[in-house]
Amino acid sequence: MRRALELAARGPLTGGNPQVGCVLLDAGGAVVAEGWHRGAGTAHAEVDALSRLEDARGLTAVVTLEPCNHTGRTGPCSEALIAAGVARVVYAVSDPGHESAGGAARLREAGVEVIGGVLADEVRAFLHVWLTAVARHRPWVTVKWASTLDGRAAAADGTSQWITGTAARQRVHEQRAASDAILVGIGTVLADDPALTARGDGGELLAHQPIPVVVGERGVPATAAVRAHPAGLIETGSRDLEAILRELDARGIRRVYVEGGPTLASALIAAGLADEYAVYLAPVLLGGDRLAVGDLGIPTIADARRLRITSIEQLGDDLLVTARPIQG
Ligand code: AOF
Ligand code: ZN
Repeated sequence: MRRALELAARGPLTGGNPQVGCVLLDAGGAVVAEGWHRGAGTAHAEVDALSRLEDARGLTAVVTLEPCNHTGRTGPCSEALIAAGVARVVYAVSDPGHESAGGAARLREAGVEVIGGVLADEVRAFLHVWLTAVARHRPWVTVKWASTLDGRAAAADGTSQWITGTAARQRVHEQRAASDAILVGIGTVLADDPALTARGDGGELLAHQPIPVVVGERGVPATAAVRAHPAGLIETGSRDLEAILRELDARGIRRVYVEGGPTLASALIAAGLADEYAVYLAPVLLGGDRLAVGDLGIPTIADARRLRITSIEQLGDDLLVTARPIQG
């Protein structure tokens, strides 16, 4: 299973489908074939592993996710394993998908020995974002901001470039590239005209470009930089965040990176829709009232949103603090 998990990690982090790995073992426990999933529309891990062998009869398939039982973009892995004559299937985590689940039951019904839950905690942690998104029918939401040490995102005149240094800004581009969509408010588009592309050190476009999603009723001007985004553009026409996230889920968007501004950030936080915070802190003071996060409707300290810091990274002179809500 540990080998299957290593193989899973070769697949793409982004996109609608999970990272899944599979190894086929002979009766002596030796690995005879390996496979992994390379993203939506391509062979599932089990089928990829089976495709490397002429004869899989009597083998054990070890797979990080319960084999699917549905015909989506590809056929059901349960049936592929049965047809290949696999004798035993060992998996880590159940498939949370409503249509795809049921593979374990189908395999048992066909006489295949099935063992679930092997290395489940490790695989669940590895797939945490995808599993959470699929179970909730909405993407995982990371709210990012860059602020001064005193929590300000801009100076009194609205200028905000550049609070953090180049290493921190480079990390933001990596985080964009590890997301399916970038959410911004129309106010941020009008004020800053961001391109919202994921770029490398030399300004070159990175291989994966998340689609920008502009939240708000007002349209994006024809001349806005984001209109030239290589992944296209989604305009929401409303501020109904739950409806917007449901719509993104339906498009197979699992990871959303929220980049502004303070009104959108506070609306998501107040609605309990922020799953993670990526806070870039610069050793700079600005004072004043241009805060990184707007009003959260918290009247008293007892109602404060409590977070757990999951990591702290130093990037040049800046810090990246990652945190998650304590409940939920
Ligand atoms: C597996 N093995 O390697 C993966 C599985 O529409 P499709 O064909 O792309 O199927 C996507 C769903 O199949 C996905 O949401 C998840 O439930 C399952 N993924 N299952 O047996 C795999 N990637
Ligand atoms: Zn499958």
